[in-house]
Amino acid sequence: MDRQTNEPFNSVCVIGLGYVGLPTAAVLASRGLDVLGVDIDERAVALINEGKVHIIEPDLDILVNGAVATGKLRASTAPEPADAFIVAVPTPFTDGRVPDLSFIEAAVDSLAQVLKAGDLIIIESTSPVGTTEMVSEKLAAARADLAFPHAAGNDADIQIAHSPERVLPGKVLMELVRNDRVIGGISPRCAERAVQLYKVAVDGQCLTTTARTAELVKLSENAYRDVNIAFANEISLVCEELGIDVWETLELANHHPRVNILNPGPGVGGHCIAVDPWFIVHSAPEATPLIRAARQVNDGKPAAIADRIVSAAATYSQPVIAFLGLAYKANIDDLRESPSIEIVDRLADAVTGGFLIVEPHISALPEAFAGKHHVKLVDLDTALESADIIVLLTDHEAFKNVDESLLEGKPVFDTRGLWR
Ligand code: SAJ
Repeated sequence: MDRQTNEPFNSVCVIGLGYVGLPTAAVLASRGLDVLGVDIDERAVALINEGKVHIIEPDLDILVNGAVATGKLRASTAPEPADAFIVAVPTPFTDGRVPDLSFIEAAVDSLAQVLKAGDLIIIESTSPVGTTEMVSEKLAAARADLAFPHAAGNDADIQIAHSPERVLPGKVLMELVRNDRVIGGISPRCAERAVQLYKVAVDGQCLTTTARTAELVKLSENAYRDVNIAFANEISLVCEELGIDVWETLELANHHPRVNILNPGPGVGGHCIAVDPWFIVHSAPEATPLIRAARQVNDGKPAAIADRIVSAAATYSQPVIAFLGLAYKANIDDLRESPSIEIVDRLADAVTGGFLIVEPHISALPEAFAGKHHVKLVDLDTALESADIIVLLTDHEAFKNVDESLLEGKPVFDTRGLWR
């Protein structure tokens, strides 16, 4: 193949078939590319090859089913040669809040041997600044026969770019196509080639920059949201202390033309906003007191809510507490970093009695509650009828129109303001 090809992309290998990788693979396949999705989870691979999905995301099942039926989407546990590779694996942090790049490194190792001149690699995983260059250096060490962009710039055989995913769980398919994309190349040529690939599926603008800038753009977006949620959470703590209704306060404040305070809640969950700001703090610890403080405010919210419930529970000998919602936010099944789990966990150690969990999007309780026999997964009506105390943790649609008579006379902790 011509080393500086501008040929259209025919085949793409997407490594990591989670909340970002699988929708991306399915959308590219629906636009006619031959897509191989790769994941280490054999169960997910088998399900996808049957045209099914292992995650809940609106309309994803239909798209995957169609793409598999037409033969455009396949799944496997190992990469195969392709014109482009998209890496969409998790980037968690280790105990000391140090970014854990082991999934990216493993993905890059797995594709090194199938690379050929002319290929494009895109890192979509949220990454600390410098990760995309690290990938280029790592691949250069594995493939001395190819020239990589950190050393060869625009003359490289392989193009490497960072284009952070920005999709909102629950709206992934719509946002994948409509959102603007930031595309950071290690060289300008890398960015140009990545734009060519995204244009196959993206209607939003493709904005090009350097890989390092694109990395910080993504981290800044999530840190921005975290800081703003922390502000709302801090005001909610102030309201609690002063005996003022937080929802009324925020609603009135938001009538100001230049004020738009977000919603307080039980804490910030998910695999992104609770994690990514720490990547900035890790890169520049002295420069980031605000980002760090916001993380601490949001991380402290589950304990603050648990303390209030402990006080209410103290007036009962064996209280039955209903917890509505384990998912980290509304209308999804994702339990990662969910503040609900931390709250239930804290109470399970502090309060004796029965714990009734209602989570319409799961069929079994997570591992975190294994062996805790007083914690049960039940339906909404059972929980509301049997509970002494009711705690709403996730604002799922299914909880909106509850029978209010079932709440009467009971302490109700509506952490999302759903029933105000
Ligand atoms: N939350 C509040 N109050 C609010 C908004 C959110 O307490 O007013 C809580 C939610 O309940 C949840 C957490 O914050 O526990 C995060 O939810 P979210 O909807 O703000 O964001 P995520 O984590 O689902 O997705 C974010 C998005 N980033 C931004 O909006 C800047 C998404 O666009 C990113 O693609 C995603 O992170 C990611 O993968 O990085």
